[in-house]
Amino acid sequence: MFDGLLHEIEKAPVICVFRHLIPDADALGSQWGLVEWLRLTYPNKRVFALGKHVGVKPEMFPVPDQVNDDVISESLAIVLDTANAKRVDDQRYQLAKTIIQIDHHPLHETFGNKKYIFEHRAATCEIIAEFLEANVVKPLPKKIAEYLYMGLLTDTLRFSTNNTSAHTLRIAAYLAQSDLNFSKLNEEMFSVSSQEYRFSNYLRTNAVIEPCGVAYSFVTLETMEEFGVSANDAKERITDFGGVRDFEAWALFIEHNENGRRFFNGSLRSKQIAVNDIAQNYRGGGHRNAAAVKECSKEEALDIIEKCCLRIKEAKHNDTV
Ligand SMILES: [Mn+2]
Repeated sequence: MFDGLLHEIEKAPVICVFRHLIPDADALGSQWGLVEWLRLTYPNKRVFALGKHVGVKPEMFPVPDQVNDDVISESLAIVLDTANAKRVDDQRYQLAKTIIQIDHHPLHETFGNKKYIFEHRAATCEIIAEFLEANVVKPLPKKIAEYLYMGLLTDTLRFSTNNTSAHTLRIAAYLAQSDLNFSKLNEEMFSVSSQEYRFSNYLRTNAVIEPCGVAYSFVTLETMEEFGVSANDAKERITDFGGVRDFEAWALFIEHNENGRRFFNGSLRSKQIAVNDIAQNYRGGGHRNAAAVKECSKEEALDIIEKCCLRIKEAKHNDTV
């Protein structure tokens, strides 16, 4: 399944590893897991990690490298966990001699010379670990195993998502051979700051709960300032509405200000009903049960809630929820 990948790596004197904008732990974990392994295995190659040091929990990972255009243009670029070209963090990936995509997202855009896309894998970290398992004396060095495990843990929400498979758990077992401290890793990936804790309380207290089973909240710029949370951190708290038996769908609308124009970007989640086709009518899209909308007015956001309600009622009528 990794035909030709090791060959491309072995013949490249310079390798630049990219991932998506506003990286999550799967993007950063796969990037740093691969970069550290390449550096260790090929000390004579020059290996770089690119992208901005931002996103979700960047402090858990090393600071990315500063690389000039000449270096990229003589390199092999490996782009991880990124479904479309526009989302690659550092568009200079296009300068590279050869571009390889490695990912697990569905509906993929081709922007590389070669791609290794496995939609049924739960995380890009799962794919990288699988590749290393086939090429490495086991077990992996602890640091590398930790990076990969972090991505696996967060993309599967601690091995609880539908795409968690026997293979995912087998790969986790492979990584576990490197003496991982599970409680410490879980604590690091999932514990929140006291600010975020207070913000979560605010969200739960102020959520609107529609009788149809949709819960939602608007977060204004003023609220984020009051609680000292960024729009990116605020967005992550959509998970606060999960795990409630009576909620069929939930949404979080975060306010943005672009050149004086204020609007809401929203995250939609559901248990059963499809929300991605609704999202498509509001400059968004995504997976069936997890989608996003962009640049909505408050009225549009409320329309979205109403459409979700209608759909839940239809589904209940047809006995599918
Ligand atoms: Mn991922």
